[in-house]
This record gives sequence, structure tokens and C-alpha cells, in this order.
Amino acid sequence: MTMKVHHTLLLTGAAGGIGIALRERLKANCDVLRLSDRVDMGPAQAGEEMVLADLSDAAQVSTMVQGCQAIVHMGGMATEGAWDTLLQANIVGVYNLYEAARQHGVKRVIFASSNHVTGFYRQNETITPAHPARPDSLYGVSKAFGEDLSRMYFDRYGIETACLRIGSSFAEPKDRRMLASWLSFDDLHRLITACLTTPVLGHSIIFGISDNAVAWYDNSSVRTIGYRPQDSSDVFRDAIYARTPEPDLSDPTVQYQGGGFLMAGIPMTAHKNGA
Ligand code: 15L
Repeated sequence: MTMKVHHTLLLTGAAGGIGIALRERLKANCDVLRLSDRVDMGPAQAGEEMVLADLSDAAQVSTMVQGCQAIVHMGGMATEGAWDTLLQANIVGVYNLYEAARQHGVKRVIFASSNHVTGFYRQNETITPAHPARPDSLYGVSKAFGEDLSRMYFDRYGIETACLRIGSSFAEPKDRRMLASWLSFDDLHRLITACLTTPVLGHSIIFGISDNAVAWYDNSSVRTIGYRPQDSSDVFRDAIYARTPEPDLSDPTVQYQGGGFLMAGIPMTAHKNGA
């Protein structure tokens, strides 16, 4: 398969956990990989460029985007947090990114959305990208904003976006919930590669998960872009069951897909209404 369809590819959030995992892998997808973050990313290696940029600063974001043909946007706030921080990183930041993409003629964006856009569905429900958003946190709301903003930039300006509702992308699943939500780094790279190379991406919402036996998502639409996960959380199942306690089924973090995000951040009692 041809992987290299863009000359200069921008990776935002390059200093984060996912960014570090993608840094080596994405070199196969471009001639020049431009790395960006607001903190130090270490020295540039062969085939890399670096731009320090704060997503909340429109001028810095414009410089970051200029000259790129596609963007893998993993930057921003990756967990629940203070509203002002989420506002700057995930709302102002994603607006600045799309405005820069429009102004500089970038036509394709891979956007790190999150399973927390739909975290208030229950763990025994199967959902598709067509289900309404049910964010479990302010973080989830901020990612839902990014999905809607990217939709508008597609409808108005034809900028194609894959909104990847990433489950839990770590080297290994860490707990029982992640047996359903895990996305290996190699499968994440496969998914991004499929999104970068498919001839027609349009505006797509895709659940970013590996080929796990337990799944909360009907992800069949990924076949249209050619993503076939090759990893599975199943090989970690026995070890995780052995080291973690029996789940308390009355606990909202066990009942709902968003897990611990249900109880993070602003005080939460309304889960009783979310049945
Ligand atoms: C996310 O969206 C977070 O960025 C990540 O840190 C994980 O907590 C993940 O969701 C998850 O749900 O496990």
C-alpha cells in the first residue's frame, strides 16, 4: 500500500504519550514530519521539523500549519481538567487550527476526538457514529465541539476530517474497561494511515479501537476507508483479571463507557438521570 501521499505532515501534541508513539511511525507517511507542541520535543532528527506553538495563540498556530499538506492533530488537553484550560486548548485551539488550515489550503485533518464524546452510554450498549453525543465530562464536550467545528469546515470549505474517537491508546490496556476500549499504537498508526491515504475521506466519525473481543462500538463503517485492526486486548485479559478486583456494578465508572471520567472534574450526581 502507498503510505506516503503527503510531502509535509504536521503532528501536533508531539510531546504527549500518543505523539511520542506516532513520531517514529508517521515518518513512513511523509517526506517531512513537522512536529509541534508547546513544550520541548527533544532534538529534531532526520526528516523532522519542529515548531513550538501554543494552540491558543492564532499567530503561532498559523506558523505551525503553513506549508503542510495534512495535519494529525493529537494536541490539546487529553483529560478532564479546569474549564479555562480546556477552553484554551480544545476549543480556542481547535478553532485556531481549522482557521489556519483554511487560510493555508490544508485539505485533510485527522482529529483526536475521544470515546468521552459518548461516555454516558452504558457499557452494555452498542453505539454507532450516528448515535447522538452523550459527553461524560467537560473534556468530552470540548471534543464534541471539535467534531462539530470540523463538520462545518467540511461543509463550508471542503476540508476533510476524520474524527477519531480514540478509546484508550497505551502500550497495553491497564484495567478491565480498557479490554473494550484499547487501541494499540500500531493500530492507531494503521487507522491514521488509512485516513491519510483513502481517496475520499469526507467528514468521518470513527471509533479508534483495536480488534478487541469486547466492544461497545459498531465500527463497520471503517471498512470504507480500509482500516483493519491487527491487535487485540484479549492477550492481556487473564493477567488483568488476575490483578484487578471484581467490579462493583453500582459504580457509575463501571456502568458507563466513559469509566473514571464519569467522576472526574466538576461534582457529578446527575448520572442517576443518565439511565
Ligand atoms: C481519553 O480521551 C484520554 O485522552 C486518555 O488519557 C484515556 O484516559 C482515554 O480517554 C480512556 O478513556 O481511557
